[in-house]
Amino acid sequence: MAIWFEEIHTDGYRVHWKIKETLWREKTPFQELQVVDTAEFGKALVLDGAVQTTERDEFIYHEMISHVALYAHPNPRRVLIIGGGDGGTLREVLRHREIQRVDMVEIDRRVVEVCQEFLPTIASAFNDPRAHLFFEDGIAFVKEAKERYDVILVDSSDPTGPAVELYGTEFYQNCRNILDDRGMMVAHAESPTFFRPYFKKVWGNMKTVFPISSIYLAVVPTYVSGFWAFAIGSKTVAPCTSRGDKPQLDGLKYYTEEVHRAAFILPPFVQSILDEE
Ligand code: AG3
Repeated sequence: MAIWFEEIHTDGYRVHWKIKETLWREKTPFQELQVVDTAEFGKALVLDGAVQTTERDEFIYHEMISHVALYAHPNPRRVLIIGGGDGGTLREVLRHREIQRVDMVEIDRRVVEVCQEFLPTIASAFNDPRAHLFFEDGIAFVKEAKERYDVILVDSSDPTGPAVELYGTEFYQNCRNILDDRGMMVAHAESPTFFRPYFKKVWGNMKTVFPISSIYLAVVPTYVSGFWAFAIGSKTVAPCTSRGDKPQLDGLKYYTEEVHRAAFILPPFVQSILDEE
C-alpha cells in the first residue's frame, strides 16, 4: 500500500507526494517539523505542512537566493542569513572564497539539528569556520545588530508560522540600516501565480525601503506552481547583472551569468502585478 503525504497549497489546490516513510516528526516550540522520504524527490523537509526543500531540487532555490546578490555585489565579504535552518543557503554562500564571515540567525534550533541528521548534503557547511550560528529571532537580531553586512538573505518559510514578521516593512528597514553603502538584500517572494498577496507584500516592502528594487524568477519544481519569485533590494548597485569579473564557481547546476540576467526578465502578467497599486 502506497503512503501519500498531502500538502495543501491553497483552499482549492493540494498536492500528494508518494512517500516511502516519515523519517522524523516533532513539534518544536515554533512549528511542526517533519522529514519525509519521498518517492520522486528524495528526502524533504516539511514545516507546518509545507515542503521547504527536497534533495532533488534544492539546488535551484539555494543557488538562486544566494548567487545573484553575491555575483552582483562588487565585493561581498560579510553575509547575514535570516532563517535558512536547513543549511542550503549557507552552503552556497560559503562556496565564494572571498566571503569572510556569515552570520546565520535561525529561530528554531531543531531545524538545524534535524537537517544535520537527515539531510546532510544540504546541511553540509555548518562546520565551516566562517559560519556563525545564532539561534535567535531574526526580527530582534536585525534591530539590534551593530555589525554591517554586504548582503542579507532572507530564507524563510511562508508568512504563516514563525516567519510572519519577516514580511513586515519594519524588518526590511532594519535590514537596510545594517547594510553597507553597496549592500543588497534578497528575500524569496513566493509564487506570483498562487500566493499573489504574499508576492505583492514582499515586493511592496522592497520597493518602499530600497532605492533600487527588482523581482527575479526561477523554476523550483517542488514549490507551489513551480514558478518562484525572489525580491532584491539594493542601496546603490544594480543587481540585475553579474559584475562580470568573477569566474563561474565550480559545481553550480542552475546559476550562470546568463541565467542571472535572464531571471530578471519578467513575463507581462508578472510585470503587471508589480505595476498594480
Ligand atoms: N523557503 C521557502 C519555501 C516556501 C515553500 N512554501 C510552500 N511549500 N508553501 C525554503 C527554505 C529552504 N531553505
